[in-house]
Amino acid sequence: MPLRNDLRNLAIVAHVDHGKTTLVDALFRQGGMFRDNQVVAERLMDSLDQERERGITILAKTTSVTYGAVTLQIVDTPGHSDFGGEVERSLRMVDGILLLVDAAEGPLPQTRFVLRKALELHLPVVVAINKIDRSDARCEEVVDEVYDLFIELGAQDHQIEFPILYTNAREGTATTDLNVPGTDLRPLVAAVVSTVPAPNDRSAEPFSLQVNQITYDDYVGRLVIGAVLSGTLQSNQIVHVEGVGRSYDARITGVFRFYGVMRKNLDKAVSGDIVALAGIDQVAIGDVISLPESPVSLPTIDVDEPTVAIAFCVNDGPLAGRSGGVYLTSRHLRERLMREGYANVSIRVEAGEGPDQFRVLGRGELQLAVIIETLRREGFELCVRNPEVITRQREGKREEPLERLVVDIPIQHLGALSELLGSRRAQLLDQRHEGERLRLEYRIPTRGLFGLRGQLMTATRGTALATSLFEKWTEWTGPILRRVNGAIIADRTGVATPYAIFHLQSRGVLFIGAGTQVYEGMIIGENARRTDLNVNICKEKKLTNIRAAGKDENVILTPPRIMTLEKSLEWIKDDEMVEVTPQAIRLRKRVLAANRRPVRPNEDNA
Ligand SMILES: Nc1nc2c(ncn2[C@@H]2O[C@H](COP(=O)(O)OP(=O)(O)OP(=O)(O)O)[C@@H](O)[C@H]2O)c(=O)[nH]1
Ligand SMILES: [Mg+2]
Repeated sequence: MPLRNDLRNLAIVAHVDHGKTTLVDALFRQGGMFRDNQVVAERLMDSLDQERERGITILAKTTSVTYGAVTLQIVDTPGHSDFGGEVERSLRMVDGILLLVDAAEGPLPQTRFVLRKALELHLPVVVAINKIDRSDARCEEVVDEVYDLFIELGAQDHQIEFPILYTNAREGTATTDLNVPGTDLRPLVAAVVSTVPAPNDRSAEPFSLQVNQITYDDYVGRLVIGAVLSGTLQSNQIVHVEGVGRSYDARITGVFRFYGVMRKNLDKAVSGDIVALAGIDQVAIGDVISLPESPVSLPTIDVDEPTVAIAFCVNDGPLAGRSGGVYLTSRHLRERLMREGYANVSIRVEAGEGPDQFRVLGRGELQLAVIIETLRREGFELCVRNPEVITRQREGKREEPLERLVVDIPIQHLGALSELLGSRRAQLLDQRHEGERLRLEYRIPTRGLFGLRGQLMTATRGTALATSLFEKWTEWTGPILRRVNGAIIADRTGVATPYAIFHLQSRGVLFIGAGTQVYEGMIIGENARRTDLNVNICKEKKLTNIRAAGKDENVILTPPRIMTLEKSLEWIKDDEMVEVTPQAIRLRKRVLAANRRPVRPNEDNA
C-alpha cells in the first residue's frame, strides 16, 4: 500500500489541564502560522465562549500545521472526564497519539482512560512530560509512573517502546534529555513524524469518509469533519449520506482544511486528509459519506455508555417568557436536544415522564451543565431537575456506576475530606504522601460525586484537586443522603422587600436580594433547619405617621448567596427544579402551590 508521507494524523490527549491546547499554540507559532509581531490569543483552539470562560477544552477540534514537507493533522481533545466521548471518537480519525503528562501531577484518572482507549486501538504513542518548568516537577518519577501505567493497562512490548520528550508547552520547547535544555519543538515534531505512521494512500479506491465532528460556520453553514478513508472528492461533487434513519444524496459546496482556526479552501479531499465538508445538512456523527455510484458502509462509532441523566422540561412557571427567552415550547426544546444528540455521540436524548419532558443522558454533571448553559445562551427557557445516576438491571439486580476518584490535597485538609466522603460510600484504595500533600485514591458510586467537587473546594479553600473516572457497574450500594437542609420558599407572588429579608435572614441563607421578583413556590434560600419553610418575602413595613428613629431604617442586609447553574444543580432535591432563562437562574419547587405540595417527611425525626 502506498503511503501519504506528507501527512501525520495524531490526537493530543491527556488529563485535564496538562497543557494540550497550550502545546498546540506553540506548534502553530513555530509552524510559521502567525506573523512574528502578530498578537495571538492564548489557547487559540479553545474558541467556544464556554471554553474560554471555564478555561477548559469542551469539544475536540481538528487543525493542522505544516513543518517542512510534513503536515501534522492534529486533534486537540478535552481532558475533563465528562467529555471522554470526544476523545474516544477522535481516536478513530488518527494513526497515533501524543500523550501529555504533567511533570508534577503525573498520570491521573483521565490519563489512564485515554491511554487505555489508544492501546485498545493499537495506536502508537509519543509521551511528552510537560510543564518541566514547574518548581515541583518530578520528571524521573513521573516517567516511572507512566511506564507502570502502560504495564498495568497491558501494553504490548512495541507499545512500551515509546519516545519520551520533556516539554514546556508555554515556552514551546522540547528535549529528549533533561540535561540539555530544549530550544524549540523540533525534537517533538521529529518524534511524532518517526513514531506515528503516515496514513495509507487509498486514493485509487471509491471515496469514503465517516463523520467524526460536526460544527457550524457562519459563512458556509454546517461543516462535517472526518478523515478521508479512501478515494478523492472534489467540491461540487454529489455524495451519498448514509446514517441511522437517513439515506440521501447531497451536493458538496466546499472542501476545507483548518490551519490554526482558519478555514482554507482545498480543490479536493484525498485519502488521508482530515477535511471539513460543507453542503451536508442532515447528518449525525458516525454517518458515512460516499459516492452515490459506490456506497460504502462502515461500523458505527460506539463510545462508553452514559452514567448520569437530567430531566429537561418546558418552563411552566409564572415568569416564563419574561426573562429574555425566545424559545419556550416543548417543540423547540425537542428539536434542539435532538440536534445536540446528532452532534455528540456521548449523549442520548430520551422522552421523559410527561409529553413536555426529556431525559438527557451523558457522562457527568459538567457535560450536562454545559449543554444547559449553551441552550440558555441561545435564548431557551427550560426547567431542569436534579442529576440522577443511570441504573441498570442485571440478573435481577439493580446496578449503578462506580468511579475511581483521585484527590490531591494539602495534608491539613484530610479531616475535611474524610468528613465529606464519609457519608458518600467512598472506599479508600490507596494513599500516598507527596511532600506537603496527600494523594488518595477511592472507589465511589457516581452518585457520591454529585456536588462533591464544589463542597471540597469550599472546604479546602480551592487547594484540592479531585478527578474521577467511570470504572465499572456495581450492585446498588444503598442510599446516599443529599442536602439535609430544607428550603425557604416564597408563599406568594411579588417583589422581595428589604424589610422582609431583614427579618428572615437569620433563618438560613438567602439566595435573592431585595427587589427580586418572586412567585409562590420559588425557592429563595436554604433553611437552617431540615424542614421546608414557606415565607412572605414581600412583606412591607406597616406605614405609620410616626417615623421610626433613623437607625431603624438603615437595615443591614447580608449579601445573598448567588446560585449559579452548577451550584443550583448540586443543591436541588427530587421535588425541586432549576428554572433556566437567558437572564435569570431561579430555583423552585416542582409543585408551586403550597397547599398541593407533598410535605417532605421531617428528616429531623428520620
Ligand atoms: N508552567 C507551565 N504551565 C503550563 C505549561 N503548559 C501549559 N501550562 C498551563 O496549564 C494550564 C492549562 O493549559 P491548557 O493548555 O488549557 O491545558 P489542556 O490540557 O488543553 O486542558 P483541557 O483541554 O481542559 O483538558 C494553562 O494555564 C497553561 O498556561 C507548561 O509547560 N508549563
Ligand atoms: Mg485543552
